[in-house]
Amino acid sequence: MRLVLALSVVIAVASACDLPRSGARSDSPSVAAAVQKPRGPFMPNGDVDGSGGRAASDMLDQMRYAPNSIRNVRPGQSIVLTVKNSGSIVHNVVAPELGVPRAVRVDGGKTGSLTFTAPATPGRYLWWCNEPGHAEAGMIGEFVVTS
Ligand SMILES: [Cu+2]
Repeated sequence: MRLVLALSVVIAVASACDLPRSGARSDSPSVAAAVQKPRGPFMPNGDVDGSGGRAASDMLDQMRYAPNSIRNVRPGQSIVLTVKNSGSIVHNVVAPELGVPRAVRVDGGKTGSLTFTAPATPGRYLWWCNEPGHAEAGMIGEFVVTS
């Protein structure tokens, strides 16, 4: 009896969570973007100083951005990130929390650039590749905002 009650509670909670989430997704893109996170591990492989407003990173077919940590960014600062796709498959960058809600695609051998606007709140913000399986394999970068 106890187990049955516990299961009923779990099912009720799961259903309650599903409804508002799907509603937010279709009605309010900004809410959906705020809760969007990469589905993989962040694995640091090198730093780049972003305090001058520019940074560069390579996109690799090994599912990495290198380097993948942009540091010393000031709150509200804008940073132009140049991404060179050194691989042969398509990669991209998406960063909902940094004002880049839609993926910026870069074909193999090409170079792209995008402008991030640092949030006003110091912290660590992630950007990633949303090609299927890439972020899951670790194609994730961070943007560290310090006051
Ligand atoms: Cu990728």
